[in-house]
Amino acid sequence: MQTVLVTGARGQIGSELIPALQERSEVETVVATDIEEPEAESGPTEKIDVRDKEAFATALEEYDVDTVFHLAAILSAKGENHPQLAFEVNIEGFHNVLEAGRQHGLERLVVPSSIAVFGPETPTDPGEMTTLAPRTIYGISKVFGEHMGNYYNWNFGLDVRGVRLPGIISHKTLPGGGTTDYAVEAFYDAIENGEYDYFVRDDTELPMMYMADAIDALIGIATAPRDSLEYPCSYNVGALSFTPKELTAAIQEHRPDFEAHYEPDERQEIADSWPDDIDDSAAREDWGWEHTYDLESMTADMLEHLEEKLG
Ligand code: NAD
Ligand code: AKB
Repeated sequence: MQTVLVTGARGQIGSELIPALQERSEVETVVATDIEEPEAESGPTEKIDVRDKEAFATALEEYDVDTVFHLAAILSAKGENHPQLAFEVNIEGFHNVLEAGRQHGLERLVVPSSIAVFGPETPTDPGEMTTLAPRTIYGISKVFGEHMGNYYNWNFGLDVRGVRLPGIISHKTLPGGGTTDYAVEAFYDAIENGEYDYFVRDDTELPMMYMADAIDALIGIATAPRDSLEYPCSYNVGALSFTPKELTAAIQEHRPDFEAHYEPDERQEIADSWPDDIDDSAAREDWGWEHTYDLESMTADMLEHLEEKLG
């Protein structure tokens, strides 16, 4: 991991993964790329649409990239509003990344999967090898990504890896159109307006994770010894699960006047199709995954940073 290229650099995760990669001693260069001009504080930037295979392949050659973190995607809620776009970016775009990576002789390709691979038929507390029957184009694209990652490894020796991330909560960059966005928006609205209208019911429990843990998970899977990985593209990584009612109570510990309202919309159906919790024991045993933040410590850290940011 000397020369790393990140797609989707401007997004919620990319904007925090890039500085974390730049701090690592083995990393010399991080090339930040996105469909919009990236704003990397240091290091090269390129405006690249992953649907343009030639442009992506040229960047791999130009910088002699050895590792790609492929983060460019259309998330679940936006994907249901724009299914053709989600197909082009998440499925065709990822195929471009795989093919260009294979032709370039890329050493490693890290691509996050998601709890969106699960569906209503998935058993409770699922492990890695379970029923994957997603109802969203986003979830379907993530199942495709996991299988294609394994296929490129078996057939072409490309080292593809990934973890199934839950909903990510962070204070630097707003999320980009997912179903779990309410768990970030509630913090912003608690500070800016003193109230928040959740777009899901108060008892909707979903797996979630604080950004610092998500960065650890992505770097953890990227640097794990390959022969320790039984499910290279599909590891569940859990941290916490909570309902909007529990999140509201956690915020009220710091801001007692915070009020929550519940107006479920079409995203409720997506949330209901995902499990409340996941079994991540394989990641903990195989490559030492562990999380740091629980609901209380995450809430305190989020509010502290957002109070500073929003005034
Ligand atoms: P995001 O929506 O915040 O960012 C995605 C980025 O991709 C944006 O900067 C966007 O401009 C860029 N992009 C969109 N179309 C593009 C294209 N055609 N070419 C190049 N760039 C394009 O997403 P994120 O939350 O940072 O997610 C990163 C990855 O992590 C995705 O694969 C996502 O599925 C996965 N993931 C995220 C979460 C989460 O809660 N954030 C949870 C599970 C998995
Ligand atoms: C979304 O809600 O789409 C994402 C995810 C869980 O993949 N946050």
